[in-house]
Amino acid sequence: MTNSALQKTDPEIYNLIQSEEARQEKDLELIPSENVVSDAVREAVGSVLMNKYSEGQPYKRYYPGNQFIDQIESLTESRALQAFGLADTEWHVNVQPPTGAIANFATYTAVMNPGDRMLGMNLYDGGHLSHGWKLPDTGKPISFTSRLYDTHFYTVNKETRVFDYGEVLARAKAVQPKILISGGTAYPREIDHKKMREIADTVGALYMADIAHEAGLVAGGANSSPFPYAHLVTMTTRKTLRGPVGAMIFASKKLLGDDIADKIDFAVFPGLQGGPQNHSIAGIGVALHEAMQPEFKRYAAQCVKNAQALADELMKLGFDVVSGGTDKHLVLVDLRSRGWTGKDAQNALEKVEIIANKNTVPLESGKPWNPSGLRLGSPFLTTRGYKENDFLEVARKIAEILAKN
Ligand code: DSN
Repeated sequence: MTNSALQKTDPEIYNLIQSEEARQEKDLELIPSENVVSDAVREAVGSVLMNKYSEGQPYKRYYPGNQFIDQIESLTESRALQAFGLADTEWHVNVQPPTGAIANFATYTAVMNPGDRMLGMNLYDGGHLSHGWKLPDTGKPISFTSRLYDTHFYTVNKETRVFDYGEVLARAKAVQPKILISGGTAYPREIDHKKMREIADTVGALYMADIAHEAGLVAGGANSSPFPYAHLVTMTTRKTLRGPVGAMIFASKKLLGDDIADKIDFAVFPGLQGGPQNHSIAGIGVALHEAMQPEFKRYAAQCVKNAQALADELMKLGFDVVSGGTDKHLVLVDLRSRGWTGKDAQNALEKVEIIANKNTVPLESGKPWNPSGLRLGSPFLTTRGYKENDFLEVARKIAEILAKN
């Protein structure tokens, strides 16, 4: 880091940033939602763009002086559409939400009324908090989504620990949701978006795919795209897409009508937020430009190959890998047969500088703070240049630390 202004003004923060940079260089970072952004992305995010307020949409702002911000946001929007093969189509995109949870909540408010029913993935089976999670024992809502809407969940098949679309359909018929959601943080298998749309159509619901985790794999062609099927697609811009913190909402005008564009934009601003983070939007634009280069296709494919090598080796070494492998960048391990809890395993690994997070697993018997699983991922180390053989080594190291208790 060469930012001597920071060093001079605030050596305390400067030194802590230096320490974190050194930690990221040294540790084996296996959290699947983390990645290493390029210097170009960092330069955009650290730029003067953060000095400007720009409530509104490109070329329709409440404040003057936005001529360059307008061009940056509009370029980022075009790149977002292009990166997912949607240029010159009927898809609308909003690149302003600062996080995935806010993008999801804005999307719900654009297409639903309070009290409407939602159906999403069970959190313990890989789903996400922002899909309306409620505590299973008490039904206590734990986010505004679950307070505002009537939220329900579908679960994986107990034997295979993957989604059985017949079971999802049965659940959808029972719940009759206004919106059916796929996507999550710890589901290692690809979603069949065609089947999900068919289920949504059968019960008259909208289908929303939250591809926060696999967005980069979709852009890089390593996972299948939800866009031919979904009414709505949301994603974060970090994780496999390798951009800065931020999120995007895509809506199909063909399926939802032209006014969906205004509904989504209005839900984001003024519905949920004020001035957009222009510096992040520029960083997202840079990351999308990078994601359209041939190298990114190789990166996305390598992420999957690396995660598969890790999963295969862990299984050989006796670990219970949920669903028997992965199609993506993440691997979920149920540690119960090994005699470890997720929390103890996370702590033991951190002591030897392997960073992987404790996670709930299907048929969870623990608690979110001390669940039964461990989640591992390949995006960060793949960016650092790791290949399959390196991931075999990582698996062996993990097995050494987490010897059977
Ligand atoms: N925190 C992100 C993850 O780790 O998957 C999702 O919110």
